[in-house]
Amino acid sequence: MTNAQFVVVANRLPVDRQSVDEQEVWRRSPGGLVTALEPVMRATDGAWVGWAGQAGLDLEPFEFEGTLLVPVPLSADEVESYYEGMSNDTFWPLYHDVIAAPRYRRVWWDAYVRVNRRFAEAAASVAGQGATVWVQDYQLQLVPAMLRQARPDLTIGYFHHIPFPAYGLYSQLPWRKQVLEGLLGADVIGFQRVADASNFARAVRRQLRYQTKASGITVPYPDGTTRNALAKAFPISIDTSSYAELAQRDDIRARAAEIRESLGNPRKILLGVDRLDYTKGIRHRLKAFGELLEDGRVGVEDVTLVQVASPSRERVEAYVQLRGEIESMVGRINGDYDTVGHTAIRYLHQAYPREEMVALFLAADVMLVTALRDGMNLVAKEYVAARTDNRGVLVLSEFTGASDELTSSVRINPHDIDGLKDAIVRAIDMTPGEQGRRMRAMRRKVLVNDVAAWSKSFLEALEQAGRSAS
Ligand code: GDG
Repeated sequence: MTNAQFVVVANRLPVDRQSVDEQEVWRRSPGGLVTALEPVMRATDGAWVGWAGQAGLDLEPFEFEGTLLVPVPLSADEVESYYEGMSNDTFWPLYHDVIAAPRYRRVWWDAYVRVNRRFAEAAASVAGQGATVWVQDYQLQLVPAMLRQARPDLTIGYFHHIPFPAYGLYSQLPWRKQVLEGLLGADVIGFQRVADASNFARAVRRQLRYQTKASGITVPYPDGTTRNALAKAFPISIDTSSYAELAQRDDIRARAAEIRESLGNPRKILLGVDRLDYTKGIRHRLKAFGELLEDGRVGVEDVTLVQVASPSRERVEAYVQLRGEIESMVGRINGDYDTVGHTAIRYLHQAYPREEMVALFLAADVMLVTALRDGMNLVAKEYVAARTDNRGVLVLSEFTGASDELTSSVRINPHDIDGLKDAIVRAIDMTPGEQGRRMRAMRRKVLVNDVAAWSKSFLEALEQAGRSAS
């Protein structure tokens, strides 16, 4: 059909369909992946294969800002079974250490296989001879092998944005062999952390009996010959300079001051920013903060917690339940401790423009990232990027990928509520000197390892793999 030399395959296209003056228009989505790949797409003859985000919408490929977008249609049934079911109610909880119980439903799996095949076919039809294809994330784990079978001439990369669990958990999956075989269709399989790559290699050894050595995996062909696949950590990052630029804009700084003012100018503002998801440890954070108020170690005149919980996966039952639990905790804590002039927790179940997020980062003295398990956690990096004043304290769960790099954060185990409480108090009381030392060290890391460096290092590894295979 076309001849693209570089193809991204992701669950979603990099655009959102919006209604403007009663006209349907496409707008670039704000996500990090889109920003990361924009320069690569621009420089090559690029195409992007993905779902347009609405069930039943069947569109022809179209050009958007120099990239060919190839929509993959999903029926309402498939959104329910492939996306909300198998992706978000099976893989998501299983890969996040079974924080919620994964549901293993055969009809969901059947839909997952069918939809992965549709994505693979769409990619195969737009990729030119010898092209590079980069598949993104856990919704599409079978695509690499399906694509390799259809198009052995392609160089195929895959990046896994979420954790890959320890073998003892992974082995619960009824389709554990098929998923490993699917991923091993890629020449390079990228993970967030070294631990994820080694969990994957162990699963491959135990389930498939393939040999692994350092990051290399020897994958046999049916005829007895072999090829090499690379499974390695490539920690993702953010567009650091764009956050730093926003943080220096006068209007955004003024907005940060206004936020402080409207909260009654507390001495310290604590901030949490998460999709409303059970992996993010929002309940643990609220529990720790509620107990600090109860113990009298902090008071509402002095300290306010702002919690942005952006709406997410609202049709999946576990998320409906979580929202109820969080909102009743917030209601209880505020009911017990608010005064007429001051609130304990300002809870915002809303999504905001990026400018407002940066103003919140600037207003916050302490950023709380208490995830129980998180592939990377970009919010932690965004907070650091925005603090061009070298102030503020990042409290960071050791169960995030980000904690491998941001070792100068105040690291916590969110399951240890007493430890979390002590860390919050320590962060509130930290001297400006210590804040500065820690923040500078973290900023250096995030400035060098930004999202452009991430995509460059992955694509270089992929190019090398492609060269040695041909
Ligand atoms: C997955 C993995 C991995 C959130 N609320 C608003 C908003 N956000 C933005 C944040 C950040 C992004 O969404 C969330 O990224 P995270 O990394 O924190 O978490 P996931 O959504 O779970 O992402 C994760 C990531 O993929 C990348 O590989 O790091 O581990 O789970 O950028 O700022 N942005 C705006 N308004 C909001 O209300 N504008």
